[in-house]
Amino acid sequence: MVARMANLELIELYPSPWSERLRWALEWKRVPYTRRAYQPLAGEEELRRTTGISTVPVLLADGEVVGDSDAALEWLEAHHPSPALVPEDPRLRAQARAWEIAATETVAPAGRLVMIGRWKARGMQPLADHFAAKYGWSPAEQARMGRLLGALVARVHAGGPHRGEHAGGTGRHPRGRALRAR
Ligand SMILES: N[C@@H](CCC(=O)N[C@@H](CS)C(=O)NCC(=O)O)C(=O)O
Repeated sequence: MVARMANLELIELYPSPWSERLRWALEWKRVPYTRRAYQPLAGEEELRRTTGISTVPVLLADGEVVGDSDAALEWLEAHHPSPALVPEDPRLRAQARAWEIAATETVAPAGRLVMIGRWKARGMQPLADHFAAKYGWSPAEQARMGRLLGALVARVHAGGPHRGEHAGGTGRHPRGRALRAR
């Protein structure tokens, strides 16, 4: 007997990387779903009341709340294991999960704090102040996160593969050299 596929609905904020990771996963697995746009500020009260979650994405399966992006990805992997999103080997799986946590819980929130500062500078109100309060923005935090992301990006560039190395070229990469020289 073929199990019936749950009807999936994704409540999402289009430009958000947390929503995007879930869309990527659903599309990678070719799982059909419908999308519902969430409106920050105006939609938050209703989202919290109906799902118990105050951020998006939220995945609903037959109307039941599956969770935020972490819980939703786990649910997706369990219910639609092929093609796999994460390696089968438990050690590699743990490594993939560690990178995932670093990206979703450290890098992306750091980027958001920098973004909130830019919104404030451009007077994008009331959203900027709402997000600032919700996500713990301050000028000092923005500066700290900006430095952290700058250092991270510089090291990723410096430590990454340089143009030509894989294709048997010279291995010289002007940007990589410039970053290493700092
Ligand atoms: N841990 C959550 C984090 C999601 C999250 O931070 N979503 C933000 C994206 S900017 C959001 O919903 N912002 C809109 C709001 O706070 O109203 C997840 O993995 O889904």
